[in-house]
Amino acid sequence: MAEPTKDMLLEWYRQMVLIREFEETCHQLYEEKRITGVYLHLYSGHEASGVGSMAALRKSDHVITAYRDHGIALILGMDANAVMAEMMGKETGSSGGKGGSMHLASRQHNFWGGYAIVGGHLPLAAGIALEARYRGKDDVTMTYVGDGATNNGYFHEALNMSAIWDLPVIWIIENNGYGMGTEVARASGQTELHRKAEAYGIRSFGRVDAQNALEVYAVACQAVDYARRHGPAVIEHITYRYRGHGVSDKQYDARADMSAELKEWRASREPITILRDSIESRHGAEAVAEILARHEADARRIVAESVAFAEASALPNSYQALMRNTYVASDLVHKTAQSVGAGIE
Ligand SMILES: Cc1ncc(C[n+]2csc(CCOP(=O)(O)OP(=O)(O)O)c2C)c(N)n1
Ligand SMILES: [Mg+2]
Repeated sequence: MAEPTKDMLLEWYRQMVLIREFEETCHQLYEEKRITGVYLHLYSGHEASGVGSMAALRKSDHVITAYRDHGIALILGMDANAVMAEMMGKETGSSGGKGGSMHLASRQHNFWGGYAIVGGHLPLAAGIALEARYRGKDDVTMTYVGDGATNNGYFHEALNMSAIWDLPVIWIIENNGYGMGTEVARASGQTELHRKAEAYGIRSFGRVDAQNALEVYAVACQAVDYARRHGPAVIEHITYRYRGHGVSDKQYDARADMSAELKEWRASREPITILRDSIESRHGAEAVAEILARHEADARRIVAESVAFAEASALPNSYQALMRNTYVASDLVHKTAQSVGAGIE
């Protein structure tokens, strides 16, 4: 693994402050009912998990995740305007406003989503990796999966398939301690979650302190290199979410033990502070102060602009807009659409 350069570390800082600003703004917008819907799952607290691991990828690699997907989209360089417009269900959104918070995706960025069904994306990850193997390409598929999802069938079937077919997937288990409000130990017989993958013969790179982007990056580089050459790898990221499961869960307000735990994580394991301290100790606080401040100001500006852009955009309420990119299985719907002149792709 190459030691991360100063520019890389500054870029990670830029990504992390952008994600935090985006997520906390989404939280506020949801409280104000300017973003609506039942759920909005934020990546605040998880930033170093995504940023450190995706820094080990190259452009032609693939990424897929569950519904906690905003941070992943921003790391990949999706336009904040299009992502915010998607949150608000607008026509200018990255999925035309029809996917919403849980269904971000971008073919251009090899980002295959954004899935609401717990574990449902895991067989798809195996399929994406199979394509690379089948065509003799050495691209890998970075796959994020929650601790709770490791208990369902998709996880076990997909991991087993990846092992028997030597598929180049890096299974990253984002263990944030909870599946909704259920602690890992109450839901999983094996609490060292990476060991579940070992049971299928998958190479484990163990547990990582995923509040520290440098540690995440170091292990991700090894796992990506292994997956490119040999087959599936697993890493367990120990992380924490700063908000309830989704914004409509008020767990931290309701449970005193959880709010004390949150306070402790924020005080001692804050990923942005940990990265900032590493940058300053390596490169000198004064030498980097200006650029770090600029990244923070840029994050505020970019997110504020994205909100203005999204709010000024139209809802997808023409028939054409609704049908665009929609798979139509019903002949009746198809004929109706044709009769009103809607192009169906
Ligand atoms: C198949 C299925 N079962 C249940 C749910 C409801 N549900 C949504 S998220 C979630 C918890 C998942 O927790 P975890 O995998 O740890 O991910 P995290 O939210 O912590 O990132 C559950 C049970 C669902 N969406 N899909
Ligand atoms: Mg979880």
